[in-house]
Amino acid sequence: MRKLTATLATLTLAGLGALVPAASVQAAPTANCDDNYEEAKSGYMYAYRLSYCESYLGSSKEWDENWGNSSRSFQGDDDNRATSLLNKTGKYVAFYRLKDYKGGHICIASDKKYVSSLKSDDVFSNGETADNRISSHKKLASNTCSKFMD
Ligand SMILES: [Ca+2]
Ligand SMILES: [Ca+2]
Repeated sequence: MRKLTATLATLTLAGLGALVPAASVQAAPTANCDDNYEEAKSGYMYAYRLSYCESYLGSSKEWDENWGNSSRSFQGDDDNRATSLLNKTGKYVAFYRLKDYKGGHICIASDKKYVSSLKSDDVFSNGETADNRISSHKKLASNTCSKFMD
């Protein structure tokens, strides 16, 4: 009996030993926007529901005047959902609090690859925080912005 117990203990330890490295290999890397940027199509802006470019909402080459209607890149409950953004347009992109480019704007600069999380200091020009409040956007021909995402 003692011998059997010892054998079981040995087996259990061996089993644990085999599991530990496997668990380490499977540990997910911390989410970030770098891989999203690499895979993004040149000329496009991407928006995501969550931080670190997780949970894709949509992508756009030019504009969408209403993120809550049923046309263009952003539709339905995409409105007021964006929390991270990626900019591979090579241009400035302006985002607005309300549809039809109204209610205050905040821009992502042409040389900024992404904003991994809209925070309390990312505020529209009307004073409202941008997180979960973007309702329209357009790519700009030049920098006509007064507010920028950090
Ligand atoms: Ca969100
Ligand atoms: Ca739309």
